[in-house]
Amino acid sequence: MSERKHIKVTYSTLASPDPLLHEYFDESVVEAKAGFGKTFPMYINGEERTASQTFEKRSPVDLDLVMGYFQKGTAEDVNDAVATAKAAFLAWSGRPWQERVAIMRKAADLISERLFHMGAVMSLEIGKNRLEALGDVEETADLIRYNCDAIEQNDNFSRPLLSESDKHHNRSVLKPYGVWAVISPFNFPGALAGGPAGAALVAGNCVVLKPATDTPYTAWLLTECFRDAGVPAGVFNFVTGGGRSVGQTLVDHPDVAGVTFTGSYDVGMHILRTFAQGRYPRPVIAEMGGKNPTIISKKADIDKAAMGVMRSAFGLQGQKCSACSRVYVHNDVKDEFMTKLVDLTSQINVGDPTVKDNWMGPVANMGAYEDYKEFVADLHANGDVVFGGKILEELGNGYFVAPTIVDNLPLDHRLWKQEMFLPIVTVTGYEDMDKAMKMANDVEYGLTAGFFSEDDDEVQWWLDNIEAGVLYVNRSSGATTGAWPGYQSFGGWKGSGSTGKAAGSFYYVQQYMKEQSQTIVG
Ligand code: UN1
Repeated sequence: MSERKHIKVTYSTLASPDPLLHEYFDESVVEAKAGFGKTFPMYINGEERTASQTFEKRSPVDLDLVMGYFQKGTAEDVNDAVATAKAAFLAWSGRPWQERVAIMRKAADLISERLFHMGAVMSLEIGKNRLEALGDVEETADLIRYNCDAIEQNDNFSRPLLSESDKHHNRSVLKPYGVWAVISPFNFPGALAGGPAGAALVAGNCVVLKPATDTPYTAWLLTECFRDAGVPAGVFNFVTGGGRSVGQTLVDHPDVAGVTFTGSYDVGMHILRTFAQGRYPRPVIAEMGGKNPTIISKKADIDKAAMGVMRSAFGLQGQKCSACSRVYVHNDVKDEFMTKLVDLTSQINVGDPTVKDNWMGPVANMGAYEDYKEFVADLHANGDVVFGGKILEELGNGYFVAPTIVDNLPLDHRLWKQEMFLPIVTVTGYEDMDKAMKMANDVEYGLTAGFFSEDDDEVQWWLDNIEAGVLYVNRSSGATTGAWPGYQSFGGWKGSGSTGKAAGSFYYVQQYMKEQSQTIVG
């Protein structure tokens, strides 16, 4: 491998990337493929651990491509991981916070150094296009850095309180909880595993990470970064296997003090309920999907709106919890908007996402592929599919489907409310903006939302009334997607999130700590 220049990637620099980025990525895909087919371990107490059975990870881009074999962990592996994390907690939490920050910054730098390899693997592992895959890797590093900065800037959240007299010395401090479980999803296998794990670790907790079964490879690469950065044995542990076995054992474990889960509403609510059965309350940071609306006013710039919706509806094949899946557009501009949206969508190349010109890859797995077929059959029967609505078998042995735009779906149809997590967007016209707002808010979710209008009063009205945690106005690079740590806070309201606090912002890392008041008299 030649010496590579460091290229800083963010979602907003992806529009016009450094040309070297493409060269490096192409090389990295070849190198990554040459290493496929190995067996990967779990990582418990600083040691590699194998189970009696493994599972195969095939690429959704090409089902003949076996990327690796991963361990089918058991309850015993989870119990060992939790026990070792518990044993390591005293020493890790007792170290000066500056040492934890230094180790985690080193981990972030290793992730950035390994950007291209991790991005190439992720692209094949989950079907992310090259720019989105590189963005996800760099976002992982930036989330860790952001939380290191937060600890440093706040002196690890040790603050004086009011004192009754000269003799009173009163402080508020934050302390870590203990063993923290991170259960991460397939769609951001770097950022949504490394971000929460990094926050938990820098706050002084010990972590057991269980990634989605679709994305063990990226999570293993992340584990190597933590290990190589000097995170001590037992402080970070990595277990693989099914959600019902390994995931459930982790959630049920009485020594797990807190959990971060990102995934579906149903599983998130299940974890919240399970956790509530424990001996005392324990924190659950759950990020649980969305059904994100975009409202387009008759005073909108329709070019911006069409571009923003296209990017957010179909980026990563609609499998972002931030994806735009519903559009409410004023009747006066609906035809113009639809024409432009269809035109932009028809220019999307679907195919192997490691290839530069392909913007959409396959959907993640067989389940998503089958869901797509079921949903589009329903949409063909009940609405007007104005673009897409079919699987793309001709593209090869992967889960390729067409981006799909649906008009005239009756407003009481279930797919206006149910998260599909696929490249499908439903559009309807409206006459009255208040009614559009009402429809936009009438779902269980409240993660992200978009608005297009050139009128300041309308913008303020929308900001005042929309029920979601992440808002974007007139954003053509993504109507509802593309938050970056430090630039946008990212967290959901209602059924989208459990804490009311977001990632990548002022209130995140503190959630991994509990407050203690210390009054010393004398
Ligand atoms: C998710 O889809 O689970 O704002 C998170 C975005 C990404 C995060 C999405 N940074 O689109």
